[in-house]
Amino acid sequence: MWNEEQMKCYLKENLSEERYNHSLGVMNTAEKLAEMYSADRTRSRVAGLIHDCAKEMDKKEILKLCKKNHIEIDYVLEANPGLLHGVAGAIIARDVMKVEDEDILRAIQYHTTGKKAMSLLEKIIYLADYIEPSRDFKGVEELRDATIRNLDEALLLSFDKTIEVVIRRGDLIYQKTVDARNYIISNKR
Ligand code: DGI
Ligand code: FE
Ligand code: FE
Repeated sequence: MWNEEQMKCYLKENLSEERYNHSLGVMNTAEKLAEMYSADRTRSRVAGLIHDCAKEMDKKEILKLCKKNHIEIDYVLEANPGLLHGVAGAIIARDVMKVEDEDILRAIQYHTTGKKAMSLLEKIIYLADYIEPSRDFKGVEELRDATIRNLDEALLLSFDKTIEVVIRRGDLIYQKTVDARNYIISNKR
């Protein structure tokens, strides 16, 4: 696996300065959450750092890369290839950066949509992406507080928020986003 410096070098070349700084924010926030919830610090840092490595790839290139890797593309993804930047990111992490750890790869893969039955690392990366210090949207403080209290509670709030935004934009809701939300509600005590 590439070391942190090599990864940073790739990101500097392939992302805007703002997106690069966001990536560092997610790396640091993910590490803090890992300490708080006894997850693996190194895995959390790595996944946080490179989660958006494909974010600024051309949409056609993202679709091409995913199809080449036999990812099933349904009509929602076909209409919103941006939703696949996590999937494409995981492919780049594996094939270019030589990341072999499946939990890191899955955390990158699902960081935009979530999914049902997320692992601790998947939850940490999803939430770190939402609350890293440069994020500034209505309700972000509430989400930061929730993250400190309970990861699932915070996840549910974020899925609700994401779905609300998608609805307000008149966009298609992706099934995995719905699955992620339903899973948490169904499995509450
Ligand atoms: O890459 P980031 O900007 O750091 O954040 P992200 O990977 O969480 O991507 C956020 C985008 O993903 C945001 O514009 C909403 C979009 N998204 C998430 N779930 C869905 C969705 N878009 C649609 N159309 N449908 C979804 O279900
Ligand atoms: Fe992203
Ligand atoms: Fe991100």
